[in-house]
Amino acid sequence: MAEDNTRRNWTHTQDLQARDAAHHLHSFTDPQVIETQGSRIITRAQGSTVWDSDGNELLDGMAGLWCVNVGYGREELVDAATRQMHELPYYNNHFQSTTPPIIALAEKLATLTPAGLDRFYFGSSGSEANDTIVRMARQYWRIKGQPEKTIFISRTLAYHGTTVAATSLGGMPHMHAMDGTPGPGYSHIDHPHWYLRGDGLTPEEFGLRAARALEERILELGADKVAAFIGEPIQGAGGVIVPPDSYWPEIQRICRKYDILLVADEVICGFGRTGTWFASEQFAIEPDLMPMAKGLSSGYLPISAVAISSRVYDVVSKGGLFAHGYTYSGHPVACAVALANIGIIEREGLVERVGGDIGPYFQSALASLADHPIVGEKRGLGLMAALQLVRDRDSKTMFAPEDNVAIICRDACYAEGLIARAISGSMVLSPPLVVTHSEVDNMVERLGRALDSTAQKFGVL
Ligand code: PXG
Repeated sequence: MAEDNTRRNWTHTQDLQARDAAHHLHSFTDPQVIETQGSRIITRAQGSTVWDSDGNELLDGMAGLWCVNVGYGREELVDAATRQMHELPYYNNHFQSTTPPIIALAEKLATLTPAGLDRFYFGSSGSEANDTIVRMARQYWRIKGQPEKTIFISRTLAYHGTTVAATSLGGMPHMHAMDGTPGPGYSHIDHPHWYLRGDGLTPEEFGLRAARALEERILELGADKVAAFIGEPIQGAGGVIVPPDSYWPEIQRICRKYDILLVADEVICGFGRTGTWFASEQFAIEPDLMPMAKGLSSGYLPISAVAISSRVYDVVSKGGLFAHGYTYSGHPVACAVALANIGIIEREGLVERVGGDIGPYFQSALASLADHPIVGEKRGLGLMAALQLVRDRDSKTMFAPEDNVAIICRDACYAEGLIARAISGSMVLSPPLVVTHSEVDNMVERLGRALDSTAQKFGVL
């Protein structure tokens, strides 16, 4: 396939790398790495495969950034965008206006989201959705006559985006270190990772203990000060942390008992990734607010939505002007593409495919690596999973942070033709929902070889 890359004259790697290093500041990248090693340049993609500027073919084990659910190269989405661009490339939803694609998308979403969530606020990113939620939740309590209920409780290693509010909601120390977030109004409890923090408890016992940390925190802060609890059903960027079954029902009970809004961040989990439309269904979460993005448009255009329960809407709608809005809220082209994307997911039965076929296949294929000498745990659900890397399986001895073991393994994956994500000491995969059985086999083989070479580097194999 390398010859196809000659179609465009911008694919001379060194030239591109030099220009990229000269003028582009990358996300979540050390600029010195770009200046000394150059960037990886992805030029085109089809299905679950991407190509780089050297013509290397790579299986995209991360669906871009956990988002290209329907896979690359969908002409239908190109057509939906083109049609909408011709008809109405832009109009806004401010000052009493709307457009047909917004109406159609909101109506469609109402048929898919869990019961009681049937109104939507649109933005362009998951971060914007979470910022919207912080403002909306505080306004909800203000209108209800409890303006001091402002604090958001979230979790360590949570990821909710990178605006100031979303970074504050998140529980990533290296992100907080950059700008002194979180300021007042945010509080974090420990994340529910049984393998690393179980302390000899059963998963069920540990799940209850981890959830009860929320109750303790609410009592410390005072329930009259707490606006909401926010959590990803499965923590994604924190390393695919799947909570024990006992966790979410207890969180739900505590939120109801103390009259705290419950926010389920479905930005990664939503749109089929875990085998249902939303992971809230599998974990029996009944959210008051539910942000979504990524799989909503499969990443073809930027769009996010906050699903709003009638509990919240009925109050917020009586509070006068809703003084919030992004220029691109409900962008008509993004809405048209999201609608077409949902059409593909439905028509091809992709959610059912993840739940009943490729998800279980993927998890059991990865489980074949669970007894590798440097793998301590395989965790995951549907098409998201992680392998915990350990120096010693029996004593659960971790690699030191400065070993950079996951980065070494990730680079080895790349050399094998697989894009995987290195998160702390874990290797993470989250492929497109259309990934085939043989592509899953190839991913697991490539990851297995990368684990072998990583283990050899550390003298474990
Ligand atoms: N919530 C969750 C659960 C996310 O995973 C966001 C909100 C923010 O979405 P936007 O569209 O503003 O990026 C995310 C984003 C990673 C990584 O390191 C994950 C995300 C973004 C960037 C990097 O795996 N998730």
